[in-house]
Amino acid sequence: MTLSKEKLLELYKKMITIRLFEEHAVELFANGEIPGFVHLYIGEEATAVGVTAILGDNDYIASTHRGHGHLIARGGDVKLMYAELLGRKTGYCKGKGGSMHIADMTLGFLGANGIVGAGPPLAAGAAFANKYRKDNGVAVCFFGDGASNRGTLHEALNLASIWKLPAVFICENNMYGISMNQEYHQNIKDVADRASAYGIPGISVDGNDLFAVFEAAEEAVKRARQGDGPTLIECKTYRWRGHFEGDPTVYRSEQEVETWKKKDPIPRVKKRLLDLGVLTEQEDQAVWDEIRKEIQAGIDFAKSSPLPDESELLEDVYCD
Ligand SMILES: Cc1ncc(C[n+]2csc(CCOP(=O)(O)OP(=O)(O)O)c2C)c(N)n1
Ligand SMILES: [Mg+2]
Repeated sequence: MTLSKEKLLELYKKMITIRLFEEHAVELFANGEIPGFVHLYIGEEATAVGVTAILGDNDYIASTHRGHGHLIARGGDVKLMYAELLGRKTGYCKGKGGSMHIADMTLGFLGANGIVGAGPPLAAGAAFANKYRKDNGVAVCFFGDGASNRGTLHEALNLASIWKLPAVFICENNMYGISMNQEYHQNIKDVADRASAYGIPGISVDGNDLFAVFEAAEEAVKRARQGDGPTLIECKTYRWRGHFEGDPTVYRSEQEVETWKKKDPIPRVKKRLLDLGVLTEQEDQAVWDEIRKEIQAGIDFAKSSPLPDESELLEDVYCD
């Protein structure tokens, strides 16, 4: 394990930030303050944080419709994120994109994406750019189990493989594509098995175990930077909320949800920190309190920001 104690604490804080950001998004949505759809990442925090922990400045991320966790893990600004969710002028896309269009090029964050499976070709392109520029960067692509059936993923895996692109493909297998359980939508248990069709390594890990995710990502990123090509990592995880806020979630049992809640990734990291002596129970409370304040400040910022003016509607649609 190459993670220092300080880094471990930083990762723990990021996981808590994602959890609290999303829990507050639940409330904001229920209060009718978020126009459009939101897909929440609660329960999957270890995957985004474990993967991004190994990334550096020249690296890219292609995200999904469930992208808040990816951006927070990458260092996104929760103020700008809330402002975007609430459709405010101060948001990441000036309030005109919403949850599924948040991008931050200063962080190499190529964007959330409302098109399932749109990320893999973007990541392959970004990885090609890294290779062409010889800047030692890698491109990471998050995608779901549902997206793993799209041709876009398979084309991207093939190209990345034959051109040995510095890319890492992260399948967030949360067992469902909307209401459809994985066993109905594909005839395999491990999405990682698909890697063999492209002659690249494929590995399945417990996506709720920060350390397992980190170790797999560390290895894959090392391989990519060395010029050995892409890796497919499948992180087995679960979303606690419905597919989107408002989903009546009739396709799974309460018992299933409860079973997965017992595998909450956050207390697992806390336990490691306590065991290592990096954190005490008291300090843990302080960490949660500090992040709650940060989240509240983000919401206050968003709520006090103006909506975009009608006259700005057609601005920023195209760029020169
Ligand atoms: C090309 C395309 N097809 C269908 C949809 C509708 N859709 C939105 S999310 C989703 C399921 C995605 O499942 P998965 O990839 O497993 O991601 P998860 O929501 O589980 O994170 C579908 C089919 C879409 N947005 N884009
Ligand atoms: Mg899924």
